[in-house]
Amino acid sequence: MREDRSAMNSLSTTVKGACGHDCPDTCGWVVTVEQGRATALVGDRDHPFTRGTLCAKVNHYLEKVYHPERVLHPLKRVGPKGAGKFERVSWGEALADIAARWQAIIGEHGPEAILPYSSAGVQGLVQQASLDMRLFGALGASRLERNICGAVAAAGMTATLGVGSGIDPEDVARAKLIVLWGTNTVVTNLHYWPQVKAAQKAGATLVVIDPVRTRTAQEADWHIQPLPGSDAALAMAVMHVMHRDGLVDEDYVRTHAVGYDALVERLPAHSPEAMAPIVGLPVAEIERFARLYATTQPSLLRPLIGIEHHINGAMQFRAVSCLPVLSGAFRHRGGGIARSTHALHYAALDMQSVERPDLWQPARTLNMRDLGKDLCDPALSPPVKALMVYGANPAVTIPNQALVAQGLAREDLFTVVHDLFVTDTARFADYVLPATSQIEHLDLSPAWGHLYLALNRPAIAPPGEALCNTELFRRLAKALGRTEPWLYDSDESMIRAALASGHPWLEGVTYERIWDDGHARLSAPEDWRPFADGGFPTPTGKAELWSDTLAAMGQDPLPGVGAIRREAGLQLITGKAHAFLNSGYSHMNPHRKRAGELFIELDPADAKARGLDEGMKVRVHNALGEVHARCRLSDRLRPGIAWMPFGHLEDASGVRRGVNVLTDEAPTDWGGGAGYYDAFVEVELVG
Ligand SMILES: Nc1nc2c(c(=O)[nH]1)N[C@H]1C(S)=C(S)[C@@H](COP(=O)(O)OP(=O)(O)OC[C@H]3O[C@@H](n4cnc5c(=O)[nH]c(N)nc54)[C@H](O)[C@@H]3O)O[C@H]1N2
Ligand SMILES: Nc1nc2c(c(=O)[nH]1)N[C@H]1C(S)=C(S)[C@@H](COP(=O)(O)OP(=O)(O)OC[C@H]3O[C@@H](n4cnc5c(=O)[nH]c(N)nc54)[C@H](O)[C@@H]3O)O[C@H]1N2
Ligand code: SF4
Ligand SMILES: [Mo]
Repeated sequence: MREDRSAMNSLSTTVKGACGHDCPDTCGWVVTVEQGRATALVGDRDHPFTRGTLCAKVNHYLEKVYHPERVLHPLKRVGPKGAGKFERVSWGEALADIAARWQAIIGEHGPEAILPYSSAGVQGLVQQASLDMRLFGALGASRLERNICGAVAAAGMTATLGVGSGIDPEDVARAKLIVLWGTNTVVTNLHYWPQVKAAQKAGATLVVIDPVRTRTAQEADWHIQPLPGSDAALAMAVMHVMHRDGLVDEDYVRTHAVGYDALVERLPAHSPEAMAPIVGLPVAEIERFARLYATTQPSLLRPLIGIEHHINGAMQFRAVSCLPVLSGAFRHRGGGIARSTHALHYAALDMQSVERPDLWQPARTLNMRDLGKDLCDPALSPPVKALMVYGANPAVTIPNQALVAQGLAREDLFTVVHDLFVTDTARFADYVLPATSQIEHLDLSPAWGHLYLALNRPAIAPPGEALCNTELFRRLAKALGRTEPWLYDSDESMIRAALASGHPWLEGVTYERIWDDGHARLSAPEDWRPFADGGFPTPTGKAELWSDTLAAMGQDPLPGVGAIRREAGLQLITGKAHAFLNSGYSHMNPHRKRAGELFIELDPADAKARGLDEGMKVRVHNALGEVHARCRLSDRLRPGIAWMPFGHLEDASGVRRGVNVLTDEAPTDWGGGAGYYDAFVEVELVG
């Protein structure tokens, strides 16, 4: 990489880049490099969305880059699986052995016995998914359905609107009513928060809908605290009131939607009175919210992930996205729904040219959610005999952690993990391969929280023998004897090809321009109201209040409450932690200290009923397993609901296990996700 060396050779230079973490903000940053070493990394003040700040996690990014525990060389397992004992080997030896093992497995079981498992550990055009997709596609390896984050939301919204995105989140500035619906903006979408606050200061009413009084909810004008999984029921009640009180924008609905009459027939059964016991709120509060929503324009709904992690997650998104159709909010600038902008970036970029699905062999698909099950299923044919994990830490992040560990511990499973650290997944690996950090590789970074594309330039050479994802897959292709030239394309050429799609939103967005500036806004029209005049990209071209597509899938063609999961015990929500990035940073000291011991928050009444008090060490358990946690009494929950942070690697007794011991793989209604926040647990004193 030419750019590495130029940065290395000068005495002190600054290089623009962007954070590659799985986070909506995709902050712009500037790295100072002195004699080949990065000496400072700060937010890029010129970035219009992130404006010079990073976050509690990434403020100390260089400590991560130069962390003493970073994997710098290929490692080969020497101890038993899971013990985390390795010895250093050369790249040549590692690659030759991996290629030989894969070829033997292909020979015996066919290529589908290889499962590549990756997620958004590095979020970017080429490092996240490019040559890996080409290589595994060419081999005919099993494909992975990556549906634990965002896919369910997208599937639910798409059923109604034809897209999973919505309007530009920055148009929040024009909204008069903002509903943060199941998202903890202050913690998870930090750089959006000032924009929300500014709109609130300018007179907008800020409503937060969350079963937990989060830090975000505390700042709201109104915190609505429903029972988990009941958002679709709440949305149905809102639609009932809008129709009953003549508050539907009939003109918009008649012109731009299908199925309104069928929906109206369903609404009598979804009155606030009927929905109140499901939602767990007084009728008057539901009525008040419905009237506020229906009578304030522009109104903006802003969900992220909270309402998708339920078994009725897709229906929750489908029902919620019917609201701006009925209210006609899409007509108004700043009105509608704003979820992930990912699809907007990816629609503009030429993705076919990056992943080359046209060159893939046919293969089965396995869902990442089922990793434990699939690894342990004796009937799976062919069995998974080789697992290649990169940009993910499934031993911590996938439901049913104990089963995932059991699968990873299989002696006959050949596991390769490419990461910066020996993660909990890597502890089970046969080979751990050293990965680059974001300041050591080139990538184009589309964002899911805004419309700015960023170019992440490498600032330093990779330490030790670390390789970026794309280079790893080039070398694996070579070790496997593959000669197709498209398995060896350079990062720069893939980025240039993706930018050359000809899409109008990339007009003027050139490689050279983002190389210099670090970022460029997609060339969306200044006043971009995608659905002001309908034009929904659904099969009918209209917003589908009735969906034939869903009917054909055996789903309810109309919005409804969905199948809410309720079981005995406390419903456990395991949300994002301030100091961690999913499981990332949880092994690093300042972050670990800040997050503290694994804890569970309980409503005082629930604690009392179990003889528990603040500070006690408790056993949180269900049929799947148990974790130990420190008990915290909290007035931010509703009785019956418990909260634990997601991302800790060990529990309060120092045992290597976390909250996903308590979650299961029960699939969402559609969209292929997991009901992470539909876990039910009992809590008792550790005896
Ligand atoms: N600090 C930090 N930031 C992060 C991350 C991190 O790990 N740490 N992770 C990143 C990732 S990968 C993602 S996907 C985003 C996620 O961003 P968010 O969606 O904002 O995060 P979550 O914590 O998953 O859920 C948001 C809220 O939904 C609430 N919730 C749960 N169930 C329901 C429900 O049924 N109805 C309603 N209305 N609310 C519900 C939870 O109480 C929680 O407060 O955050 C990103 N940002
Ligand atoms: N209980 C519960 N479970 C959850 C959630 C929850 O809220 N509660 N949230 C879910 C959500 S929304 C998500 S997105 C998932 C996240 O699930 P994962 O994606 O598995 O989680 P991460 O911890 O972000 O793991 C990313 C890994 O990528 C590595 N990495 C970073 N950069 C690179 C690189 O350039 N190359 C390579 N090869 N590796 C790199 C990091 O070191 C890290 O180990 O977890 C899900 N699981
Ligand atoms: S993790 Fe998110 S908020 Fe933090 S620097 Fe990265 S993109 Fe910005
Ligand atoms: Mo996520």
